[in-house]
Amino acid sequence: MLSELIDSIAGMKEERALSLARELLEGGVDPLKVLESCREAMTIVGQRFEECTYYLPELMLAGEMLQEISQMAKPRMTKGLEVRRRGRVVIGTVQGDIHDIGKNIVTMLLDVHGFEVHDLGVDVPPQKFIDAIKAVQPEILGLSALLTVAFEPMKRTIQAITEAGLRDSLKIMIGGAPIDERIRQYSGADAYGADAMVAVELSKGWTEGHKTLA
Ligand code: B12
Repeated sequence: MLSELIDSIAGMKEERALSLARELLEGGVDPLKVLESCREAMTIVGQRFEECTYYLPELMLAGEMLQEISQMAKPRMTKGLEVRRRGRVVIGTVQGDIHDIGKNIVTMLLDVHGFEVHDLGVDVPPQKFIDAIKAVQPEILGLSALLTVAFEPMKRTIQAITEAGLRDSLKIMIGGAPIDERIRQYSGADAYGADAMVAVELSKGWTEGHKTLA
C-alpha cells in the first residue's frame, strides 16, 4: 500500500493518494513511514519536472497533497510520547527559497518531541534570523534550502550570525533534499540532517546536557 501511495502522489491522483494515506494512518502504519514514502514520491515528481513531463502546476499539486498528508499525520505522532520542554529552536527557509514542506515536517517533529519552535517561514533574510536569535535566544538554529542557488544565502546567513557575535551561543543544523556534508562545510553549519528525525536526534543531542526548562 505504501508503494501505491507513492504511485498515486507521483501520478497526480490526489483523491486516491489522500484516501490511501488516511487508510494507512488509521490502520496504524508509522506516520514517519508514510511521510518517508511521500518524500520518495516527491523525488519522482522532481525528476519528471526536470525531464519536462511535469510543469509547475504538478509541483504545486504534489506540494498540496503532501501538506494535507502531513496534517493528517501530525496528531498520530504525539501518541505515547512523554513530552517535556527540551529547548528552543529557531527555523526558517533561507532567502530566495520558498520551499517549506520539509521544513514544516521538521518543525512538526521538533514540536511533538518537546522543542519550542519559532518558525520564521520562507525566503528569510539573514537579518530576520539575527533579530529572532536575539529575541528568542534559542539553543539551536535550523536552516532549510531546496534550491542549489540557496546555498549561497545559507552561507551568508551563517556569516552574518557570526559577524553579529551570536554564533558561539548556537548550534546550527541545515537540511533540505540537496544538502550534504559538502554544503555543511561550505556553509559553516555544525551538522546537516537528511530527514526530520535526524533533526530531532541532533537537537536532543545538543540539549541533553542542559537542564530541563521550566
Ligand atoms: C513541491 C516542490 C515545489 C513547490 C513547493 C511547495 C512548498 N510549499 O514547499 C513549488 C511548486 C512552490 C515549487 C517551486 C519551485 N521549485 Co520546487 N520542488 C518541489 C519538489 C517536487 C518537492 C519538494 C518537497 O517538498 N519534498 C518533500 C519534503 C518532505 O522533502 P525535503 O524538503 O527534502 O525535506 C526533508 C529533508 O530534506 C529534511 N529537511 C528539510 N529541511 C530541513 C531543515 C533542517 C534544519 C533539517 C535538519 C532537515 C531538513 O527533512 C525533511 C523531512 O524528512 C522538489 C523535488 C525534490 N526532489 O525535492 C522540487 C525542486 C526542489 N524544485 C525545483 C525548482 C527549480 C523550483 C522552482 C525554481 C520552479 C520554477 N521554475 O519556478 C520554484 C522555486 C521558487 C523559489 N524561489 O523557491 C528544483 C530545484 C533544482 C535546483 N537545482 O535548485 C527541484 C529539485 C525539482 C527538480 N528536480 O528540478 N517547488
